[in-house]
Amino acid sequence: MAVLPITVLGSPVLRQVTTPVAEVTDELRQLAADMFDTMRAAEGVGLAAPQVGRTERMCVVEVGDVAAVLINPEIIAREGKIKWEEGCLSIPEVFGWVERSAVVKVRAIGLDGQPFELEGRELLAVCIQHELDHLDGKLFIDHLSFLNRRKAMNAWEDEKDKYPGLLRILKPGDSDEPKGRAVAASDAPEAHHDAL
Ligand code: K1U
Ligand code: ZN
Repeated sequence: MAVLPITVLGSPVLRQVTTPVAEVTDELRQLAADMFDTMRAAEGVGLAAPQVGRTERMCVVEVGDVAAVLINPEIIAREGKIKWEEGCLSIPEVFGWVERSAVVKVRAIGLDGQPFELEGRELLAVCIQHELDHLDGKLFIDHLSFLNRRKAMNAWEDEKDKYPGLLRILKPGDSDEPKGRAVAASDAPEAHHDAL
């Protein structure tokens, strides 16, 4: 088991477009296992390679009983709209409402090197879109209105000094702490969705 340091906002790798994976190797399988360990230690539901300082086009998601490694993923179908108050393991304690597709179908390569398709709705759909954004160097704050982005950045100003070297080192017991928030950069009162 390896829990890796998580890169935080300001780290250049979070703004890089990732490189498609040419071959699924044992090294990549180990990276995927470490990413699951890291995501679970941080109590997240997804994690993308740039969040652990890597540039491979790969992410992991785990929502309910669906756990998947997505290599070279692409969204092949979308339906409906949903608003979700998102956070990001790379921007701790900052939140904001983002509108995304309510249902997505993604095609990806698995750790066995074979293509597969996964359909996600609601939280899984939001998570898939959030992770695929990471693979293009995009963060949820990029989807916020000017005002809400400014609120989010102000909240981050109060947080960022906790991460010297722009790294978030997870300590044993971190995942036992109750979740709180510094600010809700909200322009919507609660999550809701139309048209599935
Ligand atoms: O990539 C990341 O930073 C992980 C991030 C992905 C995400 C999924 C869905 C909405 C927003 C962001 C997280 O896992 S933060 C969300 C989180 O920890 C969580 C969300 C809902 C239920 C339980 C945990
Ligand atoms: Zn994120």
